[in-house]
Amino acid sequence: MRILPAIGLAFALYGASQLALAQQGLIDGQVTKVDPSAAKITIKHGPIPKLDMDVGMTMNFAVSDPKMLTTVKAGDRIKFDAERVNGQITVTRLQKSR
Ligand SMILES: [Cu+2]
Repeated sequence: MRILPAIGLAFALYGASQLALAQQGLIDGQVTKVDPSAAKITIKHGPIPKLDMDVGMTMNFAVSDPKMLTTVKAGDRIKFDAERVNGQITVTRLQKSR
């Protein structure tokens, strides 16, 4: 049975790469729309490998805290982080680029 150690190693490497990404910091993006009533934000962003987005796109995100949406407006360049929360891709950190 050599397959089990191989799977273990694959998971260990995956975990290490996730950690490296987390340390790498925030994702660059640009706000294209803010929708406070729906607690959603639309962001044009580059690749996000940890969320299986290998290419950039413009998409809708939920936000972990609606108050985030008061700090940015359409057109703003931002740095953000996003995670899968209850199956929904959610912005967990958001700040304006400077
Ligand atoms: Cu995306």
